[in-house]
Amino acid sequence: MQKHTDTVFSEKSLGQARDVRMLRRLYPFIHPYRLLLLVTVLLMICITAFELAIPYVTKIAIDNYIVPGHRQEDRQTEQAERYLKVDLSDPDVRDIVSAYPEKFRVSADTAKIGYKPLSELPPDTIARLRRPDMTGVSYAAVALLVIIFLNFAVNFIQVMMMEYIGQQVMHDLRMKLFSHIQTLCVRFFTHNPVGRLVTRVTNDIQNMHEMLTSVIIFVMKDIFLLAGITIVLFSIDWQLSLAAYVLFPFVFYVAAKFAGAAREAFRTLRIKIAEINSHFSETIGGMSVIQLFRQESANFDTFKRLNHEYFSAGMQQITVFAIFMPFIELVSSVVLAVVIFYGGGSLMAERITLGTLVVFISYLRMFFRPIRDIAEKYNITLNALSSAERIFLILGENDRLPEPASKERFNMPEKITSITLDHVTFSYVAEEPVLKDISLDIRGGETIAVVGPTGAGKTSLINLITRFYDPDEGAIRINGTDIRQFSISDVRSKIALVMQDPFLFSASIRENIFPDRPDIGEKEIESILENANCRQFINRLPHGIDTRLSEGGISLSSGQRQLISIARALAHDPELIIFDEATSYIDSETEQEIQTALMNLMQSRTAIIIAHRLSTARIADRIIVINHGRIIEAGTHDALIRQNGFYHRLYQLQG
Ligand code: M5T
Ligand code: MG
Repeated sequence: MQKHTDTVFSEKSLGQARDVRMLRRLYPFIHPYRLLLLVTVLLMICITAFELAIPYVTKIAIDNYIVPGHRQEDRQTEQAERYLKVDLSDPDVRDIVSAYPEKFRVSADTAKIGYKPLSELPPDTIARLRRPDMTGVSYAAVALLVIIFLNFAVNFIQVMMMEYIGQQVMHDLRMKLFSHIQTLCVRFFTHNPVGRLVTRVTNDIQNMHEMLTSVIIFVMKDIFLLAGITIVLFSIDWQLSLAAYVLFPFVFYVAAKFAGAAREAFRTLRIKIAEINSHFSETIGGMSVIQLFRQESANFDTFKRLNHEYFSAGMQQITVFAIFMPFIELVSSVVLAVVIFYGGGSLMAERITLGTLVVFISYLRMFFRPIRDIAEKYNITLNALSSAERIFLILGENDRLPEPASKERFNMPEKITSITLDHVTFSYVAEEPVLKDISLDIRGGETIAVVGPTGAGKTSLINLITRFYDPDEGAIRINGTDIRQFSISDVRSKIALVMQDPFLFSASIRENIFPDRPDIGEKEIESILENANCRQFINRLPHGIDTRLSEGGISLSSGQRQLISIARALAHDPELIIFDEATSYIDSETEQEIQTALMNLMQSRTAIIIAHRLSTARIADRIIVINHGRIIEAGTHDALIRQNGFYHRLYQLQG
């Protein structure tokens, strides 16, 4: 049941290599916000600095105040014995030093005491001696608090700004996409299912938003952080750093391998979910057919298979991640063990300070966090890149009918005096013409009926006159001018089309009939409803003309929809009426109502009526019979009956 139309937007193209360079096309959308973006990058550098500062302040607190005293220049003279240095300018300290003269070695204005003799002093004496260290530790604690608070504040501002930019860019992109889609021609929409286009405007844009706000900027942050940590670590102690970094080439190798596997798993997953989506929407669209032909269980089996494939693909993806994440966890533990082993040794040999060891451990913990996050970000990036590609494919799509340049454009005549089809040939698919060499002259005010078997090309003929398509050969002229020389909108302003299967918007009936005339008077409304034979059934609706129609107007019968569509045409007050009669069954009473409404609509206007009921055809001045895309007979009803040809046979069949 899977139908993969090979349009540019089919999900098949999902797995192909994504090119990050494509993001350049996003640049025009980011451009207006570049200054803000620059500020967020600067803020992010601040945040990185703050984050790097936190362990460093801890190191200072440990080395200078908590476990001080083993500074190198001192250690050389004191043979690695650790001691506390106190300042004799403090009278309190002087008292203690004089109370325990045997424990202190006094020089000019300082005194030193070894850690061992120090520990033998009473606790409150130690506290008095170490008061300056306490002060230092409090300063460090305050500094930490300030940094953490600033970090919080800057983080908040940065996130808000980034979100603002992201939302704005996506907002602009959505506008652009929407207005672009509106300009594309009907042919584009017959090739691209609604669901897919809706996904573009919603999901795909959301994916890109996620990447913009949570990947690009954070990847930058991660890079700053990794670089910052590396620089700080190597400048503190390059030997210990080398020991810690010895495993990194291996980590990067594994990360690259992982990226490959993740991409593959992601690709399968996307294809499977696309298949499920399309199967599901097809099921919902064709529910009545499925139920009528009792295809539920077969249809369910198809779904079951797809769902199982999706499940397997999902598990495969999970497996890839489930291996990668713990692997990184493992490596980070090994690196930590190396640092504790080597760093612990160096500490005991008094080559490094306790603060250095602590700062190494904190920085390495910080170091592995972004690497672990890469997995998640990679997924978002893949998603966003394929979304971006599809969005830009639509934006690059230029399937629209040519409009004349404003200089060469002809002004639409006030009054239509003739419509001419001049040897018109047309095909939807190359080499398969549905209209062949059609020539027809319609005078202003004339009513033409077009009849013919289903698939003859009647609706297609209308698609050309309304310029949904252009003919391959020949031309259509209004008052002798090729309609391609008018602006499309001018041509359409003269035409009202009542479609075979009229589309009504999910708005009130009033909004459907008078979309561009909000200030229309009640009197005129009444007369239009009266003329379109709508009044009776509209009055029976719960809120009358203000009743809201559900999506697509399905709460009305097809006959009622045609009546509303006729009222819409009347309100539009066009020069040319095109009426494509409903093929579906309509009871004779409604048929009568539609016909009188149609008569009212046609009054003193040019009309082309596609008639499936010959009773409708009879009201025309002239009947054109089309078969297999060619005009085979033409004339009045009586003349065609007398001719005893195709029309006569149709007439007999319909009784
Ligand atoms: C004529 C094909 C259709 C048929 C032929 C509208 C449309 C039609 N076709 C397309 O390929 N794409 C299209 O978008 O053209 O079709 P028609 O003009 O719709 O026939 P009709 O209006 O005379 O038929 P009916 O059933 O409305 O009386 O081969 O496949
Ligand atoms: Mg048709």
